[in-house]
Amino acid sequence: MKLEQLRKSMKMVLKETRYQHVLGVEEVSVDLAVIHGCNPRKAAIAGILHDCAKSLSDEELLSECMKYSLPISEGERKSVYLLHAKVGAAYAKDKYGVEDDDILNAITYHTTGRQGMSLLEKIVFTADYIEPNRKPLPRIEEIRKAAYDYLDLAVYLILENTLDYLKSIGAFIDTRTNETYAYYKNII
Ligand code: DGI
Ligand code: FE
Ligand code: FE
Repeated sequence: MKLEQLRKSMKMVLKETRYQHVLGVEEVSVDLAVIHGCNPRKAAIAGILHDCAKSLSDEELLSECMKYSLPISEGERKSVYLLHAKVGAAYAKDKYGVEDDDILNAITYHTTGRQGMSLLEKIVFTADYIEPNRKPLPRIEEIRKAAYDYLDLAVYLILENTLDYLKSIGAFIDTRTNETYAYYKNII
């Protein structure tokens, strides 16, 4: 599968602003892959495809979960947009020909993270947060710096920010997000 073809597909299915975000995540994922010794081509594919199901409505996400027999957690039932991650992985395999499990997992866990993420999973999780087209977020410079010299710390800081934000708006927090936070808090 050609990277240019995957980019073209994303340009067709996503809004322009989301497409620009995807290009940013691809670029940062490749940078982080080179720095941390991960396969840059896998990082590019995961970066390009991570939000490939982002344009689906809640109804569409739920029906795609039925179609692909994907389990839905309590957190995903309450915040259906979370499903764009696992539906995205199903699409990556089904529509875009991705067979590599590490790439598919990086897409599945890009929103909540998970305990013991692979290097590629941590790279996509982090690149999604720090890519330059995102609007400024708290402590972003500290997180960018950590991404390059201590990736687990970047993952932890992102989760801390995300949980602070979700608590401030009273959102339901998925078990997985809490578990990921506890795991990375413990290892840094
Ligand atoms: O798709 P993106 O916007 O690029 O980024 P993303 O897939 O990381 O989704 C980000 C949103 O997901 C962000 O607003 C935080 C939210 N999120 C992460 N974990 C949880 C969550 N939202 C809820 N309700 N519960 C969670 O556990
Ligand atoms: Fe996403
Ligand atoms: Fe994203």
